[in-house]
Amino acid sequence: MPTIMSADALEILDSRGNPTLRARVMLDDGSTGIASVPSGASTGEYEAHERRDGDARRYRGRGVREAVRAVAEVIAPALRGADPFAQAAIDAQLIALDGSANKMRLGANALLGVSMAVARAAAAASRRPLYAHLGGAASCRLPMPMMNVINGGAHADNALRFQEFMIVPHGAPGFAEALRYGAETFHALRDLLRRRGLATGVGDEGGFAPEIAGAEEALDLIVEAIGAAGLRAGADVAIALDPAASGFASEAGYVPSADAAPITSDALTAMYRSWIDTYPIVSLEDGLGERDWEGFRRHTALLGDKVQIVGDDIYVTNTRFIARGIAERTTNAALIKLNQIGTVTETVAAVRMCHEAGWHTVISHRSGETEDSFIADFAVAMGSGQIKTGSLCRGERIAKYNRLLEIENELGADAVFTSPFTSCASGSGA
Ligand code: 2PG
Ligand code: MG
Repeated sequence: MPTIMSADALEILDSRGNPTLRARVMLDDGSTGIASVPSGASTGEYEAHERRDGDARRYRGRGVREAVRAVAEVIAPALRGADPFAQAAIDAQLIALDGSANKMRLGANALLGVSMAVARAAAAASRRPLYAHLGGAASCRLPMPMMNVINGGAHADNALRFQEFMIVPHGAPGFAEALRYGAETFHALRDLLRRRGLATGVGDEGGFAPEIAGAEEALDLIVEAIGAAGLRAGADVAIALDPAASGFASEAGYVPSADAAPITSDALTAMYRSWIDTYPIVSLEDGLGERDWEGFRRHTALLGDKVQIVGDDIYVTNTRFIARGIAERTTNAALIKLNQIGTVTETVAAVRMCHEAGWHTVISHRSGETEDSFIADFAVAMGSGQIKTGSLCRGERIAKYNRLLEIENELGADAVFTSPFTSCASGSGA
């Protein structure tokens, strides 16, 4: 059995031009695993700690040299000789080495980079694709993509306070066709924006960031683009939203646009309700803020039988918060991000807890990404059935889609692609 020979890391750049960490793990049989860590902008309050140098002379304080050093000086010596197939034991060792509650000592970026690189090295040593290494030979379900075609909030500089307007090609017969539906809608949307004299520059996740202020305008544009692409809004391509409401929550209430007075959770939920009745929306993530557990419970009671209600910032991929969400019926699904919690094993535990409760999961990128496609394999390994990985342009987003194309092709007739939304795509398509 191969063992870990060395581990090291490198400070690289992410898709926003900020430093991030790339880890490398080498085994004594010559196998190597390399993985890069993403970084969020609209982060949850209780996410695992992303360690930054804070040295204002470099990268505005955002350098990760200390995390890189932690890999070389603390993690590498401890892992030497370890079994790379014992992912849970390695991750437990990483957590113990860090020793803090939120991974602030060594940094969740240092821990996660190594954790993912170990998985890759073990996959290489066993000559298996990453998804089969992590999920076993039965991993064959391709995820339904949620593609973010209009960006607002913390991901763009326009006036739109709602963060993500995504298309979900759930009527497609397979992943490759789903990708085509998405790309053709994206191009139709660009034509439409151009004709209206709106900007076609893109935001952090590759979606357009036109100067529109209202969510309904964005929804109308998307429905029109789906039709212009020759597809049926609702039946072929539905809509998913991530308002990322923590971003416009204040002491006085939610302020969904610059000129609006603060409103309550229930009023905001009523607004979503009217959109759900009008547009083919199948999924709503972070419709309320991360501290609003009570509001979320009523939100899910009211909307949860119509659409998937996804919790992101409120759970931060942490089983402690997910367990509470399950007990209190806070949502009926969870967003899953490896770097919110900081190791592969803890992320797997979060996914399993959700699935055991009958919840759906959506494996997600961060707004700051790299060309690493780990989450594509991870989504297939977990049989999650959904992935959120941005728009239909920009290399760091497309890397994940292209990897899923490879996996679908490799699985051939064994590939499974089904809609998680067959029972709730009820919107009329306006
Ligand atoms: C989100 C994510 C990813 P960020 O809110 O779901 O789209 O954004 O990575 O900025 O937290
Ligand atoms: Mg989110």
